[in-house]
Amino acid sequence: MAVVEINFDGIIGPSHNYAGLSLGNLASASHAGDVAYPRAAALQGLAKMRHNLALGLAQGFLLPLPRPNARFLSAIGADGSENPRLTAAAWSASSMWTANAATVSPAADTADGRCHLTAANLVTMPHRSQEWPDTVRQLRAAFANAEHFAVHDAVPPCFGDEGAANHMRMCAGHASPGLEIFVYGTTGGAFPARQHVEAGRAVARLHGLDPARTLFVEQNPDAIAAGAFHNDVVAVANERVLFTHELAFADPAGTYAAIRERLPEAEIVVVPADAVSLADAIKSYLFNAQLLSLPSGEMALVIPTEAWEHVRVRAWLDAMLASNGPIRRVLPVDVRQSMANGGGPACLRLRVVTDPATVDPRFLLDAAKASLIEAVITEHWPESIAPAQIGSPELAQTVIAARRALLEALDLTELA
Ligand code: SUG
Repeated sequence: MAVVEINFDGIIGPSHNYAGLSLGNLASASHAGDVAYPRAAALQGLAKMRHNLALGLAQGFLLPLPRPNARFLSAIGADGSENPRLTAAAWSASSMWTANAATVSPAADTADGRCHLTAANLVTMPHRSQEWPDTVRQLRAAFANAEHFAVHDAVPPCFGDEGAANHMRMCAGHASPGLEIFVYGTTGGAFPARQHVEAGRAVARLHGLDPARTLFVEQNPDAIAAGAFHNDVVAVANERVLFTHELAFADPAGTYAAIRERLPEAEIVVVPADAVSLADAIKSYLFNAQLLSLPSGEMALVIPTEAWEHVRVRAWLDAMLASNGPIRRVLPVDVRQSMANGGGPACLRLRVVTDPATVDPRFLLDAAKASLIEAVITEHWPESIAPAQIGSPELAQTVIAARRALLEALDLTELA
């Protein structure tokens, strides 16, 4: 089979809850204290994966990480009874947002002709900073074929790295050499700029990228201050197309010119602020979309239903579809449980461009495996988690057993 883009979605874990842990993520803050529905959440995520499979696209998945995370609590000398936020951190199902798992450079971009992945350290948020050691273990299992892949540990925590959520790749076609764009922040008003430029530079060096096909672009501080805690909340790229809000970058004109200079076939679809304000973009998550090349050659934008139902966003999308631009289809999906924590369709997936035959098949989805995963979720995932239950020993047993059942069903108990 040829080199294609495979989307690896995070299976939403059995401890999914709303603890309001992410400063600068408006959805996480506004849903803090709500009752969460892990079973429904995981089934929504699975339905999104099936939706992409039905489009004829390659689909993979990554597993929830071990929660509650005893290693994290013991590293800070805690037993989970001290501080509700630390307890909630140890229970967080945030690894579902696999766009933050790693930064990926396909083989066509790298000096040694292998696909490189660097786990993201996610240091800005304590609940996310615990993810990478388990993430890297999983990436080393899925991408174990050393002829085709190199998996790197996270860069040191002096530089904040949020992975693919702040990285875009543009190219003539997935298999051809690409332009890799690292989007960093310097400041975001009251909110942290989570991606540091030095992290992007380190990843580019580790991956052996060609400096002539690598760009470092500053995110607009106003976008961060308005709640765009990751670049993928205001822009998404696929092959030759960049779909972006007018206010995504600190220097929009300079950014577009630099892209066009390096990739003359680039098509940049800019959504103006007077049609969709930054606030509307962030509330609706229009840009946290999967921009996909369909087998027919057309591009489709998989958006959250929240964007489809937003009056001004919908008006803009209708006009875009009527204009016959490069994006020909808009496909809404329901991932509301994840959205309430600030995770739209794009957050839930990590893109890896490779021949699927090079990936450990246990991480690839087909219809039969989707049914198997669905059966495990339906039987084992808690129906609901209220904030007061976080830390409960009984619920911890349920969460641990649920993950264990999934690992057994998928023959992945080595990740226990
Ligand atoms: O890091 N939310 C995640 C959402 C990540 C979205 N990812 C991308 N944009 N690619 C975050 O802010 C909320 C968890 C809580 O509040 O309990 C959370 O971690």
